[in-house]
Amino acid sequence: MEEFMLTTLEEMEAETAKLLETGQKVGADSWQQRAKNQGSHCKFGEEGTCCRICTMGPCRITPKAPRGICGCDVHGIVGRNFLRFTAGGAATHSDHGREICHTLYLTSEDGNYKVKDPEKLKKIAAEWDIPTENRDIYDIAHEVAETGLMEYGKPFGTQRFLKRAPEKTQEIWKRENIEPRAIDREVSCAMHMTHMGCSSEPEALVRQSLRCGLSDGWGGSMMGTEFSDVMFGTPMPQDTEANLGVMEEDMVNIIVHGHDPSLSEMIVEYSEKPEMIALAKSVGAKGINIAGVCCTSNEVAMRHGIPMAGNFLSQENVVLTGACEAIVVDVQCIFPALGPLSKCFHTKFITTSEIARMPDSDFIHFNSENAGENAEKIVRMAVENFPNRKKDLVYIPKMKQKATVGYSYESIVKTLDTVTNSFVDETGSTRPLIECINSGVIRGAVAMVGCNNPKVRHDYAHIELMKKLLANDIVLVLSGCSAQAAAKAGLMSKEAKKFCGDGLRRVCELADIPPVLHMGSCVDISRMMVLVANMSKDSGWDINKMPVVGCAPEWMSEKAVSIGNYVVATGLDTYLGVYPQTKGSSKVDGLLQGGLKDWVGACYHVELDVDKLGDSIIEGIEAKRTALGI
Ligand code: MSK
Repeated sequence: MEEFMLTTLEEMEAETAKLLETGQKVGADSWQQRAKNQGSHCKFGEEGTCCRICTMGPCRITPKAPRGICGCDVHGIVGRNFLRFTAGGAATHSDHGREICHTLYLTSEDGNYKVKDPEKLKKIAAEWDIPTENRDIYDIAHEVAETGLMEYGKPFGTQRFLKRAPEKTQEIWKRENIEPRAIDREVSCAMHMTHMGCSSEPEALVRQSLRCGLSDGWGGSMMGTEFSDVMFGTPMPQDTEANLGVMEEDMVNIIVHGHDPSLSEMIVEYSEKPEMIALAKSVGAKGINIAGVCCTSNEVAMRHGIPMAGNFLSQENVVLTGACEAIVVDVQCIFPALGPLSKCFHTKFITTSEIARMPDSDFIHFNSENAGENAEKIVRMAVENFPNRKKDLVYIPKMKQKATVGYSYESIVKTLDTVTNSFVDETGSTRPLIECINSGVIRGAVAMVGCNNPKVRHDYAHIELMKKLLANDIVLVLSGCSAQAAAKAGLMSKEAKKFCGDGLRRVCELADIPPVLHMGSCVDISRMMVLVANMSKDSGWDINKMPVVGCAPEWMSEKAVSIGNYVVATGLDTYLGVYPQTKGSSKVDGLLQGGLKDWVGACYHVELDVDKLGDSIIEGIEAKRTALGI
């Protein structure tokens, strides 16, 4: 048998170079070129010291001008910018969650969307004191959805899902006055606090940043994840493939990209209809191939094994293959560059959401009511575009790797129950995992998440860190574009256990799992919150004392800051490989990278050198083990 090898970054970069050559032939632009065109970044922007909140400015802070015209100092300006950044991310994730609530509200026995996991729905209903006995499942779904929608604007109280956290964590949130109230209120409050003439005290601004982040992680994102599972199924392990080689030369290739599974689920369903496959054959294709990019890819890979073509910085590559009939997008992380790029090829760039309108696209408005009809229209459009391919421009790199994905909280618990016989638990608990950590077979866990960023060599930080942590017996749970980085390289293959230390390799063998576990998209970091909350309850260890940390080595978006804030506020130290725009204020930076420990028992750690970042994660985990006496 051939020895298992990872796909190297050099191999991926060589293939990208070939695709960029095709791009040059047709006059296409690329993110690589645009990053060069930008030159070095504005120092004021990068350090967060430019204030554009009113029209007396923009004011920029320098040694000669230490205050803006209103008198705000650098700490107030950096803090306000940081809070606005967080609010952007929290609003975005939570609005995704809101769309999912609306879709759940419109589920019906004979409609476009149905309840696929009634047990999960009933469990949530019970948590929220919604009666379930002798009720139609769709009545329950509608009441749960409506109650969820109220979480966005309720006038009193805090988020319902906070009760899932251990009591100690809830006490910390109460003590620190960061318990999130209605989701929209936290975002509005952030915008109000940062208006000209409101807050300029760094502590108050950072505190609201945590609260706003928590409204995302334990509010909007958690509802997005849970209700998606209710409608589309709770992910369970399944096999798939990853990297550009999943595109098929003799098939119609439809790429789904964005975040909301309501669109991609329907595209997958309609692409499998016999009449659509017949149509594809009638235009000379062997069939229809769906592949994903970014978090939409994570959603459909986790539930259907749909292959993953790439992550955030691969999105232009799928069009550059010349073999993409349609790239269908919904919201978030979509390059506006896809419009002009698709015009250089035969590719249809199809936008579907009023929230993400882009020039040079075909707009087909997609919503819960017209989902079936429009999914059919989109699939048909892609199929009919197949004969327009310019054959001389087609080049699909051969690289692809096997991956096993679908590790929701429920599937992790179920799978790890098989590891230690003495800890098999019928009800499913995290005790087998805790036992592995307690005994030192596994030293700890890292939740690695987040994007790509041209400031970091594409996927380098993700992959190098993963290899280093696995070799040190640290298990990885992944989501977002970090997950696709791993899958493209081969680290989600079960054979990747050969890169682990002896302890973790043994666990992977016994449980038959890959050493990095795919937990889903960026809203699914809420699954990780449920995992650590239950580990804390099952072990008696406080979350902020467990040898578990967060890491976002190539992050770029506002959503990532909102995530970072709720992960830290939940008690997990979080390691960043890209500096947040806070360097200009020693007070804000000092709070984020140290002071927060006094509030929530965790903080950020920033290190741009990937090797040193790995060392500091390992040191952090070992220090926590020592403190626990394990
Ligand atoms: S898609 S937010 S680039 S993880 Fe969720 Fe990837 Fe980051 Fe977007």
